[in-house]
Amino acid sequence: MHCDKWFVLGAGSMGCLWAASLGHKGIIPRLILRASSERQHVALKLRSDDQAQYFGVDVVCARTINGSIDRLVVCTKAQDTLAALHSIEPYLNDNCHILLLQNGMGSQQTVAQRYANHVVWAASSTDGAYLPAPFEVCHAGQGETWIGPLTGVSTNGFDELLHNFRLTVRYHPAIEEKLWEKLAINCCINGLTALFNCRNGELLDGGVKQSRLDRLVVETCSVLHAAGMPALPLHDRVYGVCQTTASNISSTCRDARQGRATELPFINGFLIDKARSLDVAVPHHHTLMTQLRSRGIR
Ligand code: KPL
Repeated sequence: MHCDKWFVLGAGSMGCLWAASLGHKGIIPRLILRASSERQHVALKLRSDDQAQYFGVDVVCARTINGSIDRLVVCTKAQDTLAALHSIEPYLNDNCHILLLQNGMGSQQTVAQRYANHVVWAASSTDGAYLPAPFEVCHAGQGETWIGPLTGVSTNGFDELLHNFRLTVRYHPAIEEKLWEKLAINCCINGLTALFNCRNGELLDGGVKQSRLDRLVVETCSVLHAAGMPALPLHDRVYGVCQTTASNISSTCRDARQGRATELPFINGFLIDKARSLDVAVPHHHTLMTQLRSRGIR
């Protein structure tokens, strides 16, 4: 049955994964696309473990939303989030809970400030998904998603996600710590994979790539420490992610291959800004960003 109150903004891999997973639970959301589509209804295909399931969802765009939004899962790229939210702002209920699933940091805090009269949540996810075709999502790696409020909250608007949901979702009262953890991992892996145009596992080459990875890890740890974040065994975590996602193309490398704007300004860009404000030197991050820019990767 369609559930009037739930909407998913963005039909990329995460948007389709979340829409299909909500559908699997019987909460069939409406999927908000950037542009109007000739179709008003799509059969969303979810592939995982050699199985395929279909979920019928209504698709709308900002102009054709008919109703008001109580629960919104935002799956746009970090750089598109504010504009996408702005386009649907008139439909947000006063008590709307907004869950942000962007990579990196910065965009979530901007949204939380701009939408201070709503309840803004952030999520940090390690689920792996890609979109082999429009509205067809492959859930390649079962991860976990931590969610928590960025602004004060008295009720958990996303309680339903914590149980009997095909994605593993957990509540974290200090979600910024989780965002920092993922940011730190992405700061070491994503830009380098885009620079070398390689899979995550290829960074552990025992040579040039790996030594650059190691230097990024050391610098990232210094920023985490200066920012007062809990100590993290970042070296082990980064190596672990490179091993478990060895055959993955990182989201940044994928964007770079397709000539799209990447989320790097919200990943290494955020870290570099933070380092500057904390007076921490991060020369290897600067070099990485300069080299990426010189290749037209932004
Ligand atoms: O989060 C990722 C990404 O691609 O953005 C990693 C952890 C690097 C997995 O590919």
